Amino acid sequence: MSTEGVVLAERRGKVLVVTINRVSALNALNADVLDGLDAACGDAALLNGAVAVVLTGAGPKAFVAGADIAAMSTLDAEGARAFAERGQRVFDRLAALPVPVIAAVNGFALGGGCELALACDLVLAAPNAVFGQPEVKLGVIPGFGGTQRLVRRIGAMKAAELCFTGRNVKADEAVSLGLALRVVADQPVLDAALALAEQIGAMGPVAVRLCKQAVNAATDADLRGGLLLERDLFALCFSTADQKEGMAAFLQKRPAAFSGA
Ligand code: CO8
Repeated sequence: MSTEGVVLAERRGKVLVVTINRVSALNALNADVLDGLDAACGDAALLNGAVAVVLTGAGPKAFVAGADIAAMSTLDAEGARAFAERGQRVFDRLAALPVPVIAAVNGFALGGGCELALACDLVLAAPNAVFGQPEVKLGVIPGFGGTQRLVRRIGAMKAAELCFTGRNVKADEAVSLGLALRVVADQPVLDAALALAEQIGAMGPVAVRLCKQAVNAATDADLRGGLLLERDLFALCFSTADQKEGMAAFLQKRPAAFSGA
């Protein structure tokens, strides 16, 4: 467990909570933060038996206010390519984790912060959440996957408008655009994310993993390829103990006790 540094990672029961902890810079993504995120995603001991990952930002103001502008300001084109490549690799790794990743967005999620939320499967927004791709205001474009994942998540025209104007989007509008699942007003957004993680954790673990694989493939594959994958993963479920237990429990009118096998 890392409880110090710019990225904190700790298990809370069966949920891995990862917190970006660079409050003085509103959790902006520099090389150390990317390294910390990468390490958390690759920590087999932390992930072992986890049913979900919850990602959030430390402090009251920000999830992540973007890539670190001070660090980027002196880059040349080659350095910018390397930085974008590094960020994309880390975000890809996060997106490809076998369990659902839930973003608990507690404030600004701008630029690289919005892109980080886009790399998560589910996004919950606190009432003070603010999303946006303000890169054009800095004379650059999104570089950590924003142009690609935003289009896939909210559609090309809405993504284009956000990227072209760089305007900020508050929590309610983020939900109506499809950038966030819902606004959490009755409790801290982290608590709601943990509750959602636990709800998912009560389901058949193999089935949840395969669902994630199939849903993610839908954004990459053409429909025919996606349907073929879904068919094969559906069939694969029938070689698991979870499928037998889940269906037997339904028929016997009792809760399922999944083993994850
Ligand atoms: N990078 C570095 N430092 C930051 C960042 C950032 N993205 N955001 C905030 N900070 C720092 C501020 O400089 C300030 O530091 P200090 O106290 O030392 O002056 C501290 O955090 C607090 O910020 P503010 O005083 O500005 O707080 P406000 O509440 O007044 O404003 C805002 C909050 C509106 C979020 C404001 O800080 C802001 O506009 N931040 C920048 C947002 C932004 O433009 N983000 C996008 C950056 S570009 C990007 O993410 C590209 C990703 C792809 C990279 C590809 C690689 C090549």
